[in-house]
Amino acid sequence: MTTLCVLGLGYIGLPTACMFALAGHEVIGVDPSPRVQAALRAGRASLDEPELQTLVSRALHSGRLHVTTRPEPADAFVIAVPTPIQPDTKAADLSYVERAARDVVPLLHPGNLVVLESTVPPGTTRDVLAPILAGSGLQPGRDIHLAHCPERVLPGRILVELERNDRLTGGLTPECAEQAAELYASFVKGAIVRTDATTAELAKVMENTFRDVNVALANEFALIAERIGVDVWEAIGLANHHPRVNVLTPGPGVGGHCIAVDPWFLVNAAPEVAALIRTARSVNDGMPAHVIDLLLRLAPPPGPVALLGVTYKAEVDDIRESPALHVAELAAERGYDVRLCDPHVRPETPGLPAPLLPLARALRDVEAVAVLVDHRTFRELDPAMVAGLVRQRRVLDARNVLDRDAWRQNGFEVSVLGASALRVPTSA
Ligand code: SAJ
Repeated sequence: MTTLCVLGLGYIGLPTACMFALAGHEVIGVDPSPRVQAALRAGRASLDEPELQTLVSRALHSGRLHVTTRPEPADAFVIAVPTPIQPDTKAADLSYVERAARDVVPLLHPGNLVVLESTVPPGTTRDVLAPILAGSGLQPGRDIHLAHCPERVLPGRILVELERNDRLTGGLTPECAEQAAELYASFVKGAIVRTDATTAELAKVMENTFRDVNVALANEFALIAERIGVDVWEAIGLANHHPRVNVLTPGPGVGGHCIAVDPWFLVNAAPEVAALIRTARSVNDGMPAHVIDLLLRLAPPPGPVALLGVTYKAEVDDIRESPALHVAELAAERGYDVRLCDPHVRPETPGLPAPLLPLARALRDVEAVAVLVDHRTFRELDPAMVAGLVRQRRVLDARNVLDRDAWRQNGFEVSVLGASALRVPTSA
């Protein structure tokens, strides 16, 4: 049994702290946010994630998860704080990591282990974290252990993947990697692979970049298919019959705090060679504007439109970097009277560009409906019900989740991203 201090109780830190507590460790969970504190002190999970409430209740009832606002002395410190990018320069904002490290410095003792879980540009553990920790007078790699153990869990499946996924422990030295591996072995059932810190950092960022580039390829296929008048969804299904091909799913863009962010860490590390990665980012970032083009062709402004879905993907409550939100902002700029609807998002959420309404109110009297997120509620929408509320029967499906025939039978004009032939303007 070890005493652990987990800094940051967000999407990664909170479930990780619970897993450690349930594995028998004494866990001090640290988060300065009054909202997180209030929720956890009331026994509630501060995030919407399947099964997280049960896990939090069990961890709190075990008596081994203690929630506080400041770090306390421990055998091991796990840093799981955000690493956003600066909007203008796209450079990593490491201020949360640096602050967490500085908070740990006065608490360090010989033999302590410090683990960084946050996704960071390659080199951060060695070149940024280690020098800060060395300010304690204890040398990382000699007097204390330091490792990068990147989180790899998929929002929506966090609990399952925390336990089952393979983990990397990237140590400042092989002994640091070993110490971190021993700690994570207390709850991880997947393989734990030891490496050095910078290689682990690169591997993690490569994983998310791989996905970003592949989504960009799917999105580019969708744009090409529209131009040549082919249904990309059928073509992707056919291509994926090939045993070594797995084209991903086109959509309104890539969001979330990981895949839309991490590739920039590589672009910034080697701008002169990261051309493919940068292009993929711009293809994905261009998709919301393409959705607006499709909407303009379906129903010109200033009519009222219902945009269904605000989160960055289905069945999560996270709106960070959400392409749906970006579509909503562009629609408002174009002069549409925008109504939003998302059962996973609270109406009082700050930063929404239009009112968030219950489904029936969002649909009433609109001139077009656009499905931007494939939440189950929207996949299962009854076209007859929608037909009874809207003023004009027009629907844009940016995720290809609606039964086109059923909607057409109910009198809808249906536009589907990747399957709506674009008339390409000619210069002649
Ligand atoms: N998306 C598409 N088409 C696809 C797949 C995704 O448009 O075929 C879009 C989604 O709608 C969403 C975005 O991409 O807007 C990202 O969604 P996601 O489900 O691909 O990934 P995240 O951001 O929820 O989680 C990713 C995962 N990384 C990989 O799959 C390589 C997860 O395992 C990581 O732990 C997580 O990033 C992270 O925290 O780094």
